[in-house]
Amino acid sequence: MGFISRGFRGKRRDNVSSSRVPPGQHVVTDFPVLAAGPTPRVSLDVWTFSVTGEIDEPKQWTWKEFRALPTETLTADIHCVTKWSKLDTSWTGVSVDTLLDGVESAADFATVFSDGGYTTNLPLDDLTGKKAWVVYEYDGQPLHPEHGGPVRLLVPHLYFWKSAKWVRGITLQNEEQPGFWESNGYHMRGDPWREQRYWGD
Ligand SMILES: Nc1nc2c(c(=O)[nH]1)N[C@H]1C(S)=C(S)[C@@H](COP(=O)(O)O)O[C@H]1N2
Ligand SMILES: [Mo]
Repeated sequence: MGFISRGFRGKRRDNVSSSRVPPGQHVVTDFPVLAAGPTPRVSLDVWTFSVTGEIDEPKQWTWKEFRALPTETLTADIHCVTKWSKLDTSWTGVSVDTLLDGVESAADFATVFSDGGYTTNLPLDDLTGKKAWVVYEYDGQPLHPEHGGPVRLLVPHLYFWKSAKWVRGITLQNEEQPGFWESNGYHMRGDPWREQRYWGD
């Protein structure tokens, strides 16, 4: 009896995890650090977050104003195009829906920009509808600089290169414009469940 139930639990655990891991990915328990350049440092005294571009009235928050916005804590699985996935990561931050609340814009696309010059592009639909956050805590602690602190974008349903570290704002655009990795061969959308890794996938 004990043997049978042990086997049954083992099998169930495998099924649960494979249904959560996209094709070609493997689960890691550490938290790899990936960046195209050095970790930028910005003083919170001069830090701002902006929404600009195709928008009637551009928005900007200081650090103090940003931290006064309503926050959410969420748990999500993340998937890097270099094939690691990390399950049940916990984050706290501001929903992009909150940042775009009341914004009048006909734009369908966005480019997210960061300190250090990194950019990534997303359809606005991938940033809205409870799918994206600008986060400042990981696992209950302030986000470490190497993971994007003071704040990073978190878009867990797309490959992790879309989750720009050290993010400083969102530019709304009428036309899709490739960001840093998207100009260098990465897919314009990056859905891990469709294995949209590179151009042509
Ligand atoms: N500003 C910035 N954001 C970035 C990157 C970068 O090079 N610069 N790399 C991206 C890539 S390719 C990945 S996989 C994740 C890695 O995040 P991590 O270092 O917290 O694991 O950040 C993404 N965001
Ligand atoms: Mo990545």
